[in-house]
Amino acid sequence: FPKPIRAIELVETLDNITSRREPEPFRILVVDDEPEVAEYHSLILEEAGMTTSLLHEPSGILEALAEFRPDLVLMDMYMPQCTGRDLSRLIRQIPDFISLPIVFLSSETNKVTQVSAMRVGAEAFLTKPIQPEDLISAVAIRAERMRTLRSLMVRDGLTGLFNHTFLAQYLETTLAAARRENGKVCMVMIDVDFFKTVNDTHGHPIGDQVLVALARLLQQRLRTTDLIGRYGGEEFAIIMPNVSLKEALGIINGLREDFSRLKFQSGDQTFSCTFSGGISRFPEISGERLVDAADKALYEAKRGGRNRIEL
Ligand code: GH3
Ligand code: MG
Ligand code: MG
Ligand code: MG
Repeated sequence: FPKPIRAIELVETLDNITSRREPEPFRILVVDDEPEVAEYHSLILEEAGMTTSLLHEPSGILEALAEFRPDLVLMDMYMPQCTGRDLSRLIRQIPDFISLPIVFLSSETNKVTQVSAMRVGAEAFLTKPIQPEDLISAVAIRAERMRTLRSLMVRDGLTGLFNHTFLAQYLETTLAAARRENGKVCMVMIDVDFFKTVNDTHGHPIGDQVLVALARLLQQRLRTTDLIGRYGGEEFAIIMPNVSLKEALGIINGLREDFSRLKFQSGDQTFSCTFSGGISRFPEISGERLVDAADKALYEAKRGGRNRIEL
């Protein structure tokens, strides 16, 4: 028998997996109607290792936010079409961007005007001209905080996998890209078999260990392009772009076998667990019905005796 997996080892491994990845550069959206000014500030931030996107026309703000997904917006105050203040107010009305840091950078030195701009939800008001190191630190500190907040918001506390909310968002984005580029998307739903019995027999903490072990297995074996999330209690979802149904089935079946071989320790007993799965694929199934179809296939797998994957 292989050595049983301990909860502590699992958690450490999860930490290693997540911290081994290179941190991505901060993404800063620079909004300024004057191209040279925007470029100058962008250059300073890029030289400090950040990624920037420039926006000269305020009307493009919603698209820029949706596509570039910035960690912070560096906002000019006075632009011909509308003010930075109007733009901030607009951004704050969108639930996805409620906590996105907005930093004004303007030649406006009037404190009253500055405060009124901050009232619409900006984080800080910097004045032009600014020392490069002041701009870098003001931006980096706030972008970093946004990153931390975002990672807390999108992860599941027990397993460290992405949570339901993030899964749903990511699926939307992936499907939108697939529609544009003729891409394929496999949706996999996994559900642990007789998990209630595991809890009833061995207790909730041991049940938790099983879930963490499954999460770890999925994270270790899947490609970095596959997104793994905890869909609900003992249900996991995997979004796999650009694979055939046959390939996805092969991969998930391999994982199913590996999982069924894990031994868990409960007092002086060892036990093992299995999962069932369902797979559907876009474009054969429409985006709207993709999760439903995977769920139906999962139901078939359960009905067929569990510890199996259905299409
Ligand atoms: P089936 O094979 O049909 O899926 O049976 P099942 O027992 O797995 O299904 P059921 O949906 O009846 O039970 C799921 C159980 O998962 C019930 C719930 O208490 C448990 N559960 C949900 N979230 C957690 C969790 O975070 N930790 C633990 N230990 N148990 C959880
Ligand atoms: Mg201006
Ligand atoms: Mg279930
Ligand atoms: Mg279950």
